Amino acid sequence: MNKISRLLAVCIQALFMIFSIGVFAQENPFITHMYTADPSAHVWKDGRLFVYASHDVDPPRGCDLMDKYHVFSTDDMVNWKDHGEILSSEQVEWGRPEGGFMWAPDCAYKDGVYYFYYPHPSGTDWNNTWKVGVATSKKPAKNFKDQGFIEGVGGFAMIDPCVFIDDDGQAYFYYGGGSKCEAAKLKDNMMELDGKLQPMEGLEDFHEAAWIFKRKGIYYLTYADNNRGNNQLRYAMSKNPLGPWEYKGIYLEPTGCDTSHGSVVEYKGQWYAFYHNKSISGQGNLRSVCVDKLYFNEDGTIQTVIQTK
Ligand code: FUB
Repeated sequence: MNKISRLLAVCIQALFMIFSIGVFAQENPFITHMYTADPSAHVWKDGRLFVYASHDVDPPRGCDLMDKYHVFSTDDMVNWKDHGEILSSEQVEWGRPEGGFMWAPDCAYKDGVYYFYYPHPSGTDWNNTWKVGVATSKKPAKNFKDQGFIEGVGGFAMIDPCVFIDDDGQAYFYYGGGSKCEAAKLKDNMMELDGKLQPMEGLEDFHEAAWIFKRKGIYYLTYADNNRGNNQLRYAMSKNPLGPWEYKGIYLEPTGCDTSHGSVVEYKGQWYAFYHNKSISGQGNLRSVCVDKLYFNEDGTIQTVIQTK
């Protein structure tokens, strides 16, 4: 290769990088017409990617007033559709009388039904009365109806449900807060624990926001840490969905919000990290969901996410 062709090749490569990063970067935060946080991303059988997010209410009062979950979907990671509100605290009969506190949710699909899991207090004394509600629908983004809460789950600071369904169809329930992360199998009805909750061993500095995914036969548990006022997302790996886990490190550095919360999903052959930041509002409790590409090393460990703007 002569000098000119080498220069040309470098320029083409640089243009390609600028173009691909630039196009993707324009989308962060990718929801801009309302404040959204705690994105749980899933690819459902119709081939679309859905994000179940919580909704920060403006003006905020901490995270107290959060309510009215929305669902967003895409088929190209560029154009997003807001499917509208799917559930509010007014529809939760067993919930805290004053409403609010509709925190980080998740959704799972089994045998024609979508199960929407959400943490919500049942009493005025909110942080001592957390429960995990389940709403169901035959559609991924509408007609959800509350079915009550999961018995035996909840209590002080126990929030952020995540439901993972393994390749053999077995569903697992994870959740936690205030340094405690627990999990158990779910029964086929997806609304009852099958056995006792057990502590997830091996996590370092767990705070909240548990998320599970599987890649090449290895399970990953990602979570927010206790880095004060600026949580980071950490992760651990295991050969077993219920651990014990081997702590691996930080994969998302602080985003500027007090909290951090994310999910990881593969879509059309590319892995993505979803998270939230405060770049639109400048306020830690008025957050906006973002997504960036996620890359793995040869040994399965995760490379630190480059947060695009
Ligand atoms: O958004 C409310 C709470 O803040 C979530 O449940 C936590 O994960 C944190 O993001």
